[in-house]
Amino acid sequence: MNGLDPHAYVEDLSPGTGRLRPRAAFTTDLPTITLDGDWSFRLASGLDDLTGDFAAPDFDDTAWDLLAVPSCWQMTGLPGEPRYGAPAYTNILYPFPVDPPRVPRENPTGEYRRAFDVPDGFPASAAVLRFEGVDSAFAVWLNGIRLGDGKGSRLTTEFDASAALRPGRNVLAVRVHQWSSGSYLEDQDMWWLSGIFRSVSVAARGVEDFFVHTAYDHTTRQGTLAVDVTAPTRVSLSVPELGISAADPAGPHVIDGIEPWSDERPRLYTGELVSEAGERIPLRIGFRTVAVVDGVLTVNGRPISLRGVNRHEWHPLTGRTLTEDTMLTDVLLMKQHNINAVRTSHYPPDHRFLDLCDEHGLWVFCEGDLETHGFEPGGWRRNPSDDPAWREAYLDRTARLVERDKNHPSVVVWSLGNESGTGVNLAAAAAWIRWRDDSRLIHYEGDFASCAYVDLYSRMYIGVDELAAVDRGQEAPTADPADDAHRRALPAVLCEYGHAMGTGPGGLSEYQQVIEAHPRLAGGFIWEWIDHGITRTAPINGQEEPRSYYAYGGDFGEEIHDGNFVADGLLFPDRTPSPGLVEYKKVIEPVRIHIDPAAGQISVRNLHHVRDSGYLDCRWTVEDGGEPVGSGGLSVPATAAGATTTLAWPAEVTAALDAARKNDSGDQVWLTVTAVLAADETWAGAGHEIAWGQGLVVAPAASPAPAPPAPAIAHGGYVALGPARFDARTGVLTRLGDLELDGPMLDVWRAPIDNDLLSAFGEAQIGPWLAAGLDRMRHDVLGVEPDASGLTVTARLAAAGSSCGLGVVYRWTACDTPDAAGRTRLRLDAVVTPDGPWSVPLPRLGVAMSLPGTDAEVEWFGPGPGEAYRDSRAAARVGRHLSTVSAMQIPQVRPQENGNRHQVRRARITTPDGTLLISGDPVIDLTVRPWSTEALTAASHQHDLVRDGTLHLHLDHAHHGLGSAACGPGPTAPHVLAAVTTAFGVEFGTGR
Ligand code: IPT
Repeated sequence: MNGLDPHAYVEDLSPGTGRLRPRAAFTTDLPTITLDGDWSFRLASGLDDLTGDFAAPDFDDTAWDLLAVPSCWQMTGLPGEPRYGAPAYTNILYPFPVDPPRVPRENPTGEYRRAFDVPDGFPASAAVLRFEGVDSAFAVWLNGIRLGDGKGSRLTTEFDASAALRPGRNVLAVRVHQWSSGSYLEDQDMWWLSGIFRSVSVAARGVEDFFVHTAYDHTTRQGTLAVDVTAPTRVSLSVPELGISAADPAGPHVIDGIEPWSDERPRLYTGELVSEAGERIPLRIGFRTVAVVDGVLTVNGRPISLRGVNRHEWHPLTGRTLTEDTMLTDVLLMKQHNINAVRTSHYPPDHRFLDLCDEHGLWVFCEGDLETHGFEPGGWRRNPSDDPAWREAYLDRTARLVERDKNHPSVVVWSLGNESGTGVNLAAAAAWIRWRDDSRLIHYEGDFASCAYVDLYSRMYIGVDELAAVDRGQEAPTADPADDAHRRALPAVLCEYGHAMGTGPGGLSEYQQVIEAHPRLAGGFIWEWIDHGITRTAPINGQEEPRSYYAYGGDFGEEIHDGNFVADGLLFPDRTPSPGLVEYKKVIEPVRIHIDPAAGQISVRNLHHVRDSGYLDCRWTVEDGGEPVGSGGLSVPATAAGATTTLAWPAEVTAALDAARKNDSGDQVWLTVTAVLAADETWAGAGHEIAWGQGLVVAPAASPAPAPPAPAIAHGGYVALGPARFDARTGVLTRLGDLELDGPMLDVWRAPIDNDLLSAFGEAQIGPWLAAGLDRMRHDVLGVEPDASGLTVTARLAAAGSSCGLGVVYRWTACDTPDAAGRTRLRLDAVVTPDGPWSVPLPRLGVAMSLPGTDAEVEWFGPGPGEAYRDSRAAARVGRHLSTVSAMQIPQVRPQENGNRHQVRRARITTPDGTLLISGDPVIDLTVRPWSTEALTAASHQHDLVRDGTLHLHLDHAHHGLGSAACGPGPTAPHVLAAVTTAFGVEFGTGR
């Protein structure tokens, strides 16, 4: 440290000065003064623009602004114009030159001041000043006395305030620098935001620290409790429920008949530490033992399977400052969606989040505030992880992580950090954790080759084939067979997979099948929980009216940025579940219901860690063509974790099926069994659905072609065929009954999804697609030939300059006489034949058409109610669904192809002009939107999408899968849509 430079701490490698040693976050009945609220604030442009005497108690700050603490200063002013600087997003790159530990002198610095009163009776002579999160470096003065400085943005820093604090009025001054040497360690993939973004308080000093050690022996059902206390006076422990009242908290206390803590039964025993001075500290104690047994991750003697998510702290208006309500919303949403694990990517969260995980039950991988990803583009040259000069900074962060969060039973794994290469400082951090807390496992993905200092073999974004190879111990070997042997004996986890950016992710079922089939695979964490979109309301495109939208990288004029890569969550920014989350919930359901129509059986397979299925109520429903024709309760014996119960379905089900058969509606009959919460849980009410299964129990014969066939008759400009009229020149359907239509014509383009546009590990799909001209295909009509039994239109779809094309024959038939239901039928049989060497998959293969309207009611029978695609369709259940075109649009932060209803049997689209009926043969994918694919392709934010007065319909034989290529593998082979000769049929009608 340069003694002459008062700001040397900004760039030096020291993690801070004047700080107290780290300790657990806990509550006590000693008084605390919260310093949250409005502070005086001034944003200096850099170190040359600081206010000289700002720390002086009598400094006049009346002209300064007021800023809320906690908050991120760049978020102030939003959703309008940011008032102080602006949020900036980069994924990997540092937004400043990489020259560690130096940062630009142009270093936005927030000067914060606040006066507060210390009430009579507050023990000012023994007090700490606590900052729970300040981004990124700061220095603190209390009543003009410099207490010290700190770094480590998402970690608690405490200073001894005893000498400076006084009864009555006090003045606190804090200088916060946006950039510091610490910024090199905080290159997480997220918005760069600064300020005092978590709470500040002054707390009376009593018990210094304690460490609750617990263990559970599943063979004896004994729990062990030992609390190591650091305190100036003697402290006793009481846990009345367990009959513990001990002068010596350290015991160890061995208790019989313990109910262990788990995600499914988060049993917490209430206790208390009481100091001789009278201080009381409430405890919530969970007993559990984490162990690796034969390469399997176990807790309390049983394997666990992580069905997890990576969670960043995010709110679209306040950034990384979250209320406890928002934290609770996250936990409840996770539990309600069958999620049982969370990795706190890539920093320790607000400690209250962990309290909620303890209480409601989530396995936590608690991660250090560490990422140095921006060194990777430079080949990891000068990476702090392997530079001994940074050792203290690494050990400091690690100790502050472990010390703060060590008393949470939900935390089962410490994670060193993310994407920081490898090196001696990571090894040292792991060694320190082993010394301090050997009751948990250590995770760090970056060490995946040798796994020298970790307990889990962790990978990110590998495909299902590689995952299966990992289980067999057949993943690519390293140069060192000893490393390979060591690694292959560890449990394997996917610390990130299923990149949830935009429409998707696809393929989750495939991953889950592999995970469930292999005990050594301990499961994984989807990347990631929530889109980090920022709410902005601003006038758009010269319009007067401000419109609201979610901003992403580049929207604040950043010099370098990574666009919408920041919006890759299972929740939209407002915490509405995306179709991806709905899919994940189904894919990871903890009980699987299987219906075997041939055997007349239902089986319930319990995939829980410990919980039997007795907490669920099952119900059955029989639906004929989507109409319920019978339902009732289903009594399933409580099935133990790991077991399966198979039962013959009840006589009432058989009776309902017999009645449906007799009724002979000609429709499909489905049996659905659901499992819902029988009673309220802390995280959802009775009736909340956990799992479901469906079986097709009566399948009707295919419907015959329209008969007798109507002739197609040419009249001047048009051709008439039954209820339909076609343009005689283009062969396009222009009218059906009273409905004005336009189309259908072969279409292969989709508004590229993020997984088409990006690729973290190879060539993005969009390149070959654009090279093949798939975005500019022209439909050239070659013939329109009416005959006595229908109309044949031939055409070729091809792009300028390309010798490849798709030949298409549309064969139209109709029946003049309405059917028994009064419906007239018009049928299209399309045959598509590729011409030329097609080497690229097609985005979609189907027909597009349109009809006038801005919105419509859409009813369909088939899978729903939500969006589904071929590799993301587990959550869609067959039934009759009702929606509107507006409601079927999925509000992706960056607009892209969305909203497909997969394998629809029949649909009814009702506008003020009438009703268009559509039936697949037997099924067709249906997408309807109030804007064109071209407009959707061109849009960059939701507000760019404007209704054009036309409803655009896509009836697709198939789509290319979604995959997860934006960061991970593309669609697996079965979900690649190859250009091959394809025939499909669809019927149209009008009327009810
Ligand atoms: C991986 C990062 O660990 C994570 O923070 C996030 O950036 C994610 O990717 C993508 O959204 S790193 C990836 C380039 C392998």
